[in-house]
Amino acid sequence: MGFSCGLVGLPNAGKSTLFNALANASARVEPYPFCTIQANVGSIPVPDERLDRLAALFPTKRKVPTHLEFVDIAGLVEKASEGEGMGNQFLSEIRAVDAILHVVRCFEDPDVAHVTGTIDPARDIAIVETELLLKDLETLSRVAKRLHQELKGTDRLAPARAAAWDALVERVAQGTPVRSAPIDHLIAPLVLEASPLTAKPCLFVANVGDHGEEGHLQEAVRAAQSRGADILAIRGRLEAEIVDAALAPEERAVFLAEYGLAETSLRSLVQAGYRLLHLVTFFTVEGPEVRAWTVPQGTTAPQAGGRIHSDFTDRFVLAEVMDLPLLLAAGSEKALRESGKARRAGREYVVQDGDVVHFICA
Ligand SMILES: Nc1nc2c(ncn2[C@@H]2O[C@H](COP(=O)(O)OP(=O)(O)O)[C@@H](O)[C@H]2O)c(=O)[nH]1
Ligand SMILES: [Mg+2]
Repeated sequence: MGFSCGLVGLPNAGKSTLFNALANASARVEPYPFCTIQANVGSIPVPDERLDRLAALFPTKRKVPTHLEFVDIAGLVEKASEGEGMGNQFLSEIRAVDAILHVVRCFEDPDVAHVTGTIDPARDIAIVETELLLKDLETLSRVAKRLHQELKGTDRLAPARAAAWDALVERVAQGTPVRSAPIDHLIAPLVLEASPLTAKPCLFVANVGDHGEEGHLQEAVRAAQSRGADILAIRGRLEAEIVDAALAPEERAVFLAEYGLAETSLRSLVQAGYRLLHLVTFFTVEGPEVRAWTVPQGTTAPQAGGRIHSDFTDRFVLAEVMDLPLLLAAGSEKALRESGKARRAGREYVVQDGDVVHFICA
């Protein structure tokens, strides 16, 4: 199972165009092709030279890169949280992904209708965000009810927990995404369990069209920045056309140069997305495989284990953690252990980018 990114945005923002361009581009030019899992779900491997170097220590083992999964999530419209359009269906699709790529229309094209009539990236972003926030408010309020009932019980922490939760609900009601709200440690596990949509890492993708509509792009950039989020500009249809035309490399270069581009942005979307979503890679050497895995920054060792086997989280006892450069320098796991540089990490340990982890479970 890869790390999944949901393409979210208003109709005609360019989600499917981007999805198809990613799928086709990779099928044509990448050594590891994009693999379509369902009509709207595809998976793409993330090349990582650290994995190559680690795998070189284990010549008999198979090297398995980490994958990013892309999900083209259709149907988000204004009032969707109240059941408008495809209503709640898309919300459950968003709930299932690990991160959100919020596609924003910045291209002008009289032939492509806009749901609200005009190109206005800041407004469009607000519409989508409001739907997600409203849904979260519903989810969080349900938990609030439960926490208030617990006040009648004997748990001494119940009042503090309910108060912290109420403060979070208040923030969300005022329009703060959960990822930007301060989370009291008392409620952190409950937030994780509730899995609010606006807690997921989010990267904005500005679809700027063939001529790089500057004004709209600047507006989208400001809207993203005001939310403390990153934004990446792509030219959706141009990318799709380049892919569809299946140009020879030199023809492609000429074509790109005409638009002032050095390379297509699809490859960089995967790489930049990885960085901007604040994802980290950890590695495992288990059974016949040397493998890379993707988790968000801040993931604890038991949660990271849960990506490998869902029951690893509960059965987690401890992790043995090796620093990749140290392991490479030592030349083998045995040598690193003998030098005393393999660490033991408990439930609270936060997995770091580049860790090589052995999970020890009950
Ligand atoms: N002019 C122009 N049209 C685009 C661009 N990206 C997508 N489109 C067109 O916009 C329409 C909607 O795109 P689509 O990807 O289906 O949007 P979705 O509803 O978000 O999936 C299609 O007709 C696309 O060809 C672009 O960069 N420039
Ligand atoms: Mg679509």
